[in-house]
Amino acid sequence: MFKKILVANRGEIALRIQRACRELGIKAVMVYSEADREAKYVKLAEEAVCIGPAPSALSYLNMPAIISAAEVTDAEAIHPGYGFLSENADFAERVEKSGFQFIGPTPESIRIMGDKVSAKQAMIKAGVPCVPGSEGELPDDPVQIRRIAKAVGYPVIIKAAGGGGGRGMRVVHTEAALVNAVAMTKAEAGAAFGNPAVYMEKFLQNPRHIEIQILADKHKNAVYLGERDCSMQRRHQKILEEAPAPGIPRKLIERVGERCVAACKKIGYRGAGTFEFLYEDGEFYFIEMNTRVQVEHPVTEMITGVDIVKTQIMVAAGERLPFTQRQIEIRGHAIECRVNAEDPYKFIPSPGRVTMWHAPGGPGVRVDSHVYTNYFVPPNYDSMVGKIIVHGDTREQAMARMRTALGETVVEGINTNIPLHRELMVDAKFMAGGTNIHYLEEWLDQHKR
Ligand code: MV4
Repeated sequence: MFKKILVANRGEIALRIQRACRELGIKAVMVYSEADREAKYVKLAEEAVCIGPAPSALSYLNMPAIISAAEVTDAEAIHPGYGFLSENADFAERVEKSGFQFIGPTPESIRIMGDKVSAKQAMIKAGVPCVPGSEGELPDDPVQIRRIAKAVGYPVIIKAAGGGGGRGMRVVHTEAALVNAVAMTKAEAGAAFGNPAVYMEKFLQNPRHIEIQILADKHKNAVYLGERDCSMQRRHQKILEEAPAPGIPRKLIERVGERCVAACKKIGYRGAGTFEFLYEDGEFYFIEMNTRVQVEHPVTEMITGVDIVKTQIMVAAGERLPFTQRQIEIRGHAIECRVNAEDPYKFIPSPGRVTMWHAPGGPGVRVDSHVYTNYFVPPNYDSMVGKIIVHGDTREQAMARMRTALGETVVEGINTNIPLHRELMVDAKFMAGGTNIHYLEEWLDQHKR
């Protein structure tokens, strides 16, 4: 096992990784920008290195600064967290070339999944169900493009191979709009991602966003840890997640989960991974794979009892997964509310001094946050300041616990989206379960104030 790990991230996930290290008896070296000097996990750390000024490009995205920090502190491995460099294959490669273990999959795996065309091709080959569409990259010939769209059936969606997470996509409803839409998406993709390749899919009108979590080791073992429902989102930002996904037959999840595991074994995947699916009319359609730890991993941890971050570290060190698929049991229901420093209905960021922070507690309540009373939320990074996670025997109990937890939470000095979460937890459609990816935006339209 490693003796020392460098944590190349900030905020709640930096603290989460530090906690996993402590539990494993590993020293955690924290890196921080000048804006994060006062962060709790920096104060708590046995070692911390300033890697640059506030802007991410000069600190958390600064590869040489991060690798130098690992060198001067004698760390053996680097955990990238989420966002920043976590899915940057070149970073993973530079980390390994410098003699450190990257806590995540191989650079090759990251590269394959970063290119959405090669990711989809790998999944089709491995037997994971995908959205019907073009076989790989779209050709330039307008005649062929029209022929493919006709076969797929309108509406179609044009997606950039280098995109993902909602960037570089265009929906096309008619043949008349097709060729121009492809040209526009290609031009934007070339400028934004340095890769003009695009592909086509059937556009699903009202899907849910369901993802399956997997863990794999370096010895060809892999397991799936059930699914999460991440449909509650606005502009591709998830605001709450839950597990299991309400109303989806267990048998179906098991079938798809087994396909994900088979795919991992086939491509030699290792570490934690998330298979993103659209779910519509009882069918799963793979769209993308994330090769990092996710913000919403706690809901899976709560229903399985598996510590995903700890397991990431163990498998990176070469250990075998400490459980088999048969030992993974889904118990109860978990919900996570992301607490963002923003206006709850206008979504304008609200950084600044937190004059009062009181976290909720009680049975089945977990809070992952680096915030404390008098902490200053810097304006330089994303607005998430913490996560409230609850677990209950049933979805009803989990919702009741979340209402109680949200009722106890006090945050003063900045605006947060807690009022929005309080409203959603008593919303009849949310309470019924199974709302789709458009629900929150429609709800916000109807609740304009
Ligand atoms: C789609 C889709 C409908 N049909 N693909 C958006 C994020 C990226 N990961 C994929 N996205 C979508 N792909 C097909 N064939 C609708 C979306 C989509 C979406 C997906 C998941 C969560 C929220 C979303 C919001 C808008 C559109």
